[in-house]
Amino acid sequence: MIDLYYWTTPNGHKITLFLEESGLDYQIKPINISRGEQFEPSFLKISPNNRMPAIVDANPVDGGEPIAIFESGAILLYLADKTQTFIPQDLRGRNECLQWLFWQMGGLGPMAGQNHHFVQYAPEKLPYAIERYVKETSRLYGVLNKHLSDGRDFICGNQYTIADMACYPWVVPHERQQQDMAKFPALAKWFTRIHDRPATVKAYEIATEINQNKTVDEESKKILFGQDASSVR
Ligand SMILES: N[C@@H](CCC(=O)N[C@@H](CS)C(=O)NCC(=O)O)C(=O)O
Repeated sequence: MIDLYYWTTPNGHKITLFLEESGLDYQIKPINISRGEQFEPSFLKISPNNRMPAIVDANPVDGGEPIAIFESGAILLYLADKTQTFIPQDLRGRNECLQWLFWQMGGLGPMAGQNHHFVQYAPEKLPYAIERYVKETSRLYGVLNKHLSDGRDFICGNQYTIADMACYPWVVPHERQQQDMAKFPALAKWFTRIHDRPATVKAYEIATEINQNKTVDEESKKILFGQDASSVR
């Protein structure tokens, strides 16, 4: 059994996408980040960065003690290696998959995250910051669109992998990110292909069951956007 420490955000969806595809046994432990549950000492032992997602796998393949993992990219890789699914098993395919996984973790995720922050949540509308992150999001969409333009169905060719699962939830909010999907035709087709998978539908249904209230209120903003080193002492 895998315990998934989860809230209904793009980084959380990455892991429900995998778990729903794989059929692994799991249970969700909601961590309501808008109410500060990510600072509970018991959660920080699992995820010292006070961020979800995180998992605890009670049955690791080495047969040892339960293992705790934080960082969504590390979790996807762990689950793919555990099940030997959703990651190519040959050297070149695996490396292509890891490059795009790391591209998402270091590029698309953080840049689209800042886009969300300055476009939607910042108390002041700062044109320089908005333009910087909307343009960088557009550049990254362009990179992925170009990669997908050679007729491949998924990032690693015809196999649906953890690279797709990492990227997809960050393209779901394309409208809020001020991106026009009509400008990215190969990306738009890839998006629909993943959107229509039964496991994707289920993952997003689970999100709606767990959290009907998607609004970020003033209390949440204080918790999420006021952190500094004193928050983690
Ligand atoms: N690099 C981390 C980022 C995780 C992350 O930023 N999670 C956010 C929600 S998407 C979170 O838990 N925020 C809680 C907070 O800001 O205190 C990962 O990919 O797992």
